[in-house]
Amino acid sequence: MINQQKNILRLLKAAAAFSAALLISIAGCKETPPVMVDGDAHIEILAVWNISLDDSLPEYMPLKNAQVILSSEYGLQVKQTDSNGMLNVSGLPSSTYNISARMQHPEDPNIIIVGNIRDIEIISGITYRDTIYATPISSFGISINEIYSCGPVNSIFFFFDQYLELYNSSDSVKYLDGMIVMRVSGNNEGKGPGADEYDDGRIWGVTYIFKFPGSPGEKNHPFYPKTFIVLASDAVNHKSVVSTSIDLSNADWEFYNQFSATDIDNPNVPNLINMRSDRTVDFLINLVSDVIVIASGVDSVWEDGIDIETIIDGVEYQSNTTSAKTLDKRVDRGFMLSPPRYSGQSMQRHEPGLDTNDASLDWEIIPYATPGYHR
Ligand SMILES: [Ca+2]
Ligand SMILES: [Ca+2]
Ligand SMILES: [Ca+2]
Ligand SMILES: [Ca+2]
Repeated sequence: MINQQKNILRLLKAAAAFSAALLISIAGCKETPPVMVDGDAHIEILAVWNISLDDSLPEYMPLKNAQVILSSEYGLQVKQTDSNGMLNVSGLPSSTYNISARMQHPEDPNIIIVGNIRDIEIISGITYRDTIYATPISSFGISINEIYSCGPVNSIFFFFDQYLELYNSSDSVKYLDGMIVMRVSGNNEGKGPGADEYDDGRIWGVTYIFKFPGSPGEKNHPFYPKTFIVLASDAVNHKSVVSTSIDLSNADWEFYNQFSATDIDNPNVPNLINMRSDRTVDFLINLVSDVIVIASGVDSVWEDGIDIETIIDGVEYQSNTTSAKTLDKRVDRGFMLSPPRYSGQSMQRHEPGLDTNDASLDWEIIPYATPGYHR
């Protein structure tokens, strides 16, 4: 019986080889040019993560059916590993690739497992084999999804239509009560904005800190699964000032500085209010380089740094690749490049909620702002 099965298997293999050979010979006869010159690289990637609590005795499990993102100069491809944690892709053009894998922890929905390999030279005609070693990171299920900071196309230095967009990537309702949103651009005399200045697990450099109403743990302000919320600096129709700008009068939330004499308060849009009485201007961020952090609000005492364990998400953006990375790497390991001032362009994650904690891989520039939706 076993022999018979082996024979059948051999026959099937022979048939497969024959049809492959036939296809090659047919292809050889045709005059059709190749679809993509230089596009026949193959990759075999195994994605694993260490389930052992003892680092000296690792025990690796495959990342089954994990989302894998391949990014190169040719754009982005989203793939999936199989049930053995393997990814096989053929027909790739030669380029330098970054590859990241991500999956939800099989038991704990608040943990995602992410890993990546970067700057890989993939060459047509050659099979590239590698392993991604992923690590579990805590995930609150909420991430910063878009940062629109540079202002619309205009010649009067208008940038007051800034907004942040958040996304709930989890399957459950989250609550915004007591959450804080920060601009981190101080600590320049020390290790820089968002660095753990005293190596005690807290980031330094908070210059603006605004909060949602209520306290962490309360459940008055739901954030529904797979939805976006827009936090506008001012929830008004900015087109009335600059025609190339955007209408934010329907934003979900608005930054309102109660210590300012001039800040706008749209009565139909609820407010995040300012927690620093020494700051009397609106929540505005640098057009091309800044650090934005959201946290649970369990630690809202910014004067002695914000506890990294309470940070939900943090992102750094810079105007050139040689800028120093200052945000602590436990919050995010990279930074993204920002679009030019007054270009009307925006920064968003490649996919809603795609957060491997490396902004240089996770983010892209898009040609226009997309408040409340994903391009
Ligand atoms: Ca405002
Ligand atoms: Ca308001
Ligand atoms: Ca993150
Ligand atoms: Ca958007």
